[in-house]
Amino acid sequence: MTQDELKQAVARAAIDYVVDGEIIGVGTGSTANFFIDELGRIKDRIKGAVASSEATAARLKSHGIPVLGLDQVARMPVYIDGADEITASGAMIKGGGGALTREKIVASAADRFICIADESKLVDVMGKFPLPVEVIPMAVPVVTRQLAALGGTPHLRMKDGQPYMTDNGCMIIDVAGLQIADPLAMERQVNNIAGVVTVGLFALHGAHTALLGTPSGVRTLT
Ligand code: ABF
Repeated sequence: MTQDELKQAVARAAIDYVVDGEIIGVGTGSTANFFIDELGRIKDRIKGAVASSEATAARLKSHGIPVLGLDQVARMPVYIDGADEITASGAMIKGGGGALTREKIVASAADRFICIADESKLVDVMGKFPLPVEVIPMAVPVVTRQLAALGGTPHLRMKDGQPYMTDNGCMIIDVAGLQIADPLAMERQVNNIAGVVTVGLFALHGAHTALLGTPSGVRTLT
């Protein structure tokens, strides 16, 4: 099976977690895109969705799924999204797609986080994937120095020769070479650096369930 086929299989399996008659939180990325396409097939069963990025909102709308804001939705039963790395206990690195802050916000309004990924994302210790950190632009130099002091190698994310800009008008520093032995402590520590909007570690509030695509079927971790 190709990686896309594995992603498609978990996206299809995630439909079982959609609660009829409710609003669903939807993540960003290629696996989330497969999920949105599956959601389009059953759109009459849900009231609508809260999107974690402009790209996700556009894809949901292209399927005719109503997109609601957090001013219209107090709580959702479920948030479904991908990850860049996940541990067996549900801690994740997210933000490779640049939507980490809105992903964390929308996930915080949901009762359960269902992570969908191909099994290559499952790791014992996170950090091989560079840790994304969303930063207020004027704080980039000072935050970069503090991230380097943690032992990693920070790089400002670039796109088309310019600093990559998030949907929130901020920049992203990707920190390579970290061995994240204690994700909870690291999440707290990086979030406490002045100028950091969000660190792409989801450990304080991790995944409740992970659906992992494997060649022999979808494996469920709870
Ligand atoms: C989002 O999409 C991100 O938090 C993560 O960076 C990425 C995973 O991408 P993909 O599903 O394309 O592997 O969930």
